[in-house]
Amino acid sequence: MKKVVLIGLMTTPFWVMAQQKNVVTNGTKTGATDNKVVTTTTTTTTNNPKGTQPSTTLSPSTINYPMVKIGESKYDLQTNASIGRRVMEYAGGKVSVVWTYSNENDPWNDRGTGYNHFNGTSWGSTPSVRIEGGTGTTNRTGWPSLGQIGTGEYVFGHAPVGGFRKSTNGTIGSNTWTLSPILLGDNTNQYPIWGRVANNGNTVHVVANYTTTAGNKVIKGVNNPMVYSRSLDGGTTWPIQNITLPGYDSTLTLYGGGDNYAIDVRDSIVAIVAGGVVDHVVLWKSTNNGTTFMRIIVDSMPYGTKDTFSNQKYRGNDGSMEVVIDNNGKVQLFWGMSVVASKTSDSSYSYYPSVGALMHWSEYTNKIDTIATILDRNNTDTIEIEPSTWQITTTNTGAAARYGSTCLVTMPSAGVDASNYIYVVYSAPVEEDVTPLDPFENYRDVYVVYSKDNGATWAAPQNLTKGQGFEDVFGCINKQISNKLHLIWQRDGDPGTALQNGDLPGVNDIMYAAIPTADILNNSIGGDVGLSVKNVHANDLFSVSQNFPNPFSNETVISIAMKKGAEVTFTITNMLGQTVTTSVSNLKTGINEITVDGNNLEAGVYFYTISSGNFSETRKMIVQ
Ligand SMILES: [Ca+2]
Ligand SMILES: [Ca+2]
Ligand SMILES: [Ca+2]
Ligand SMILES: [Ca+2]
Repeated sequence: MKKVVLIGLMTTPFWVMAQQKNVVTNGTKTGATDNKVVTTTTTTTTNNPKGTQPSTTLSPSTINYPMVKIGESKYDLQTNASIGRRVMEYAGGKVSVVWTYSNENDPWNDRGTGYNHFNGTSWGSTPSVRIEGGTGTTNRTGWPSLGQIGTGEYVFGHAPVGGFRKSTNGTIGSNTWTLSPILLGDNTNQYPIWGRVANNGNTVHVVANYTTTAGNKVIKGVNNPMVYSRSLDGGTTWPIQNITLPGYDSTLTLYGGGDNYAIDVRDSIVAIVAGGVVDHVVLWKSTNNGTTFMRIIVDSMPYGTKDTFSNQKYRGNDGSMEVVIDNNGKVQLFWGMSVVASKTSDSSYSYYPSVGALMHWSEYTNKIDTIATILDRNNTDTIEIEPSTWQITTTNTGAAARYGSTCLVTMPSAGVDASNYIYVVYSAPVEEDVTPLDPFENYRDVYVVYSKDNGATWAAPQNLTKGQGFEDVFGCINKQISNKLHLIWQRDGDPGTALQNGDLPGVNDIMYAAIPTADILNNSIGGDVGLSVKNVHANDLFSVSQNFPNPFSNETVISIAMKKGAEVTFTITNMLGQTVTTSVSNLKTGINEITVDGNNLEAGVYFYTISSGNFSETRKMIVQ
């Protein structure tokens, strides 16, 4: 098991603004275990993960699609990094979805696949059992991949002690499943796990991590490598089992990582992308159904095969990889950016979990670009995210919200429509939308960006879930898009997971929304969310500054620029929403200043609201 040293803030000329570098953490390379990842962390101070924002214009919020709950799970870790294929759209407006499901708390013995189906009119009821059947640990599975073969559907889930379980239903939408074990590996101690599956008819492709319950499985010098398997008969037999792809050896990487890969298949084209915090971004592409592959190193990372580097920083990836093959047979890649500061030994490296940028590469240009970052929701020109959002810990219950070894903008899921427009959804924390109790964590939402020119340029992020006060994460969409994004995601009230962050156990909702591509393409959904900045851009009466200094103990000053004189109400509320003080003033045209005396305020987080006429703006301030 590798140790990870986390660093709170980084300095690079291109990607992140300079701040402090601190924090020492022990952890694992991938964060990837089937159950709990035990890590510890010390506290950090501040962060500022602003990257290159393509467009910072926040547009008004309009949502014309319902968000519905279609399932639930008490097992709240849907992936360690990459999102798999969990949504299928079929003819007649039918949709099927899968997720990792459990109705029990730790140790989640009944874990398996949750499945629901939209028959063109309505969803089935929220399932209360896994599709694999059995009781307790019998048929215990997880990490499902969904697809269609012939008239029916398949689900591959991994079994914690040995390979995969294939479930088939024979008819799309049927909830009667036949279970068979496949790809069991060498023995019960060495087997593939964390699979990703895609098929072209009866040709089924699987990538997975070949792992062991003790020690490492080593192939070509790679510990616990990514492996590839192929079936030509719909997954019954596997002439190719658990092989490594061309050039995947110790000259490329020393360790494989669970969930650090993605796969897409279109006709006879197969594309597999792999990453990892100290690894290259590598693409394997086949044009003959996986018989032979070409390897492309998309983004290099020297730390992958070298020890004892230090005082070097490299742009890397956070292991959350995505690939989609577009209508021209070209590969489009996405991943969450990471920055690695050093690798001091084979078992220790440092990286910056507070980085937040979605990266893109395509075969058209062979260039890597930032296509989305965290939105500067309150127009301060900086990104304000609470440190607990990117820390990881199990020693401080609930006081962390990082997912595995990912960074703040992460877990892309991409699809393509008939016009060859590319859509990618991803998870990012929301400024000012924080948990009510210290240590504060930012809640996440699922966003979308799109490209109408094969990935050359990208529109501004739009917030699809708009769940203020909710953690909206693990978004997944259909790869082939007709006229809607069929989005599923997980929602609960606590950022982070019970699995990795020591959050309190409880029910997580599996949510669904059918989002018209027309709404996305005309940008009507918008980046805006929630109460506090909702009217910022509609407000042509006044603008409000962030208070300065902030945090403060004695006095702080807020500037209000008035377009014309008006009566203004000034209110301070606490984290519980209770009004602390309120006053009414007649402000004149131009700059007005309000001074707040902090001596009578207890230390903590407050919100101040300026209201006049139909307009209201709220910002956060901190009293020390
Ligand atoms: Ca900001
Ligand atoms: Ca938490
Ligand atoms: Ca949310
Ligand atoms: Ca949670």
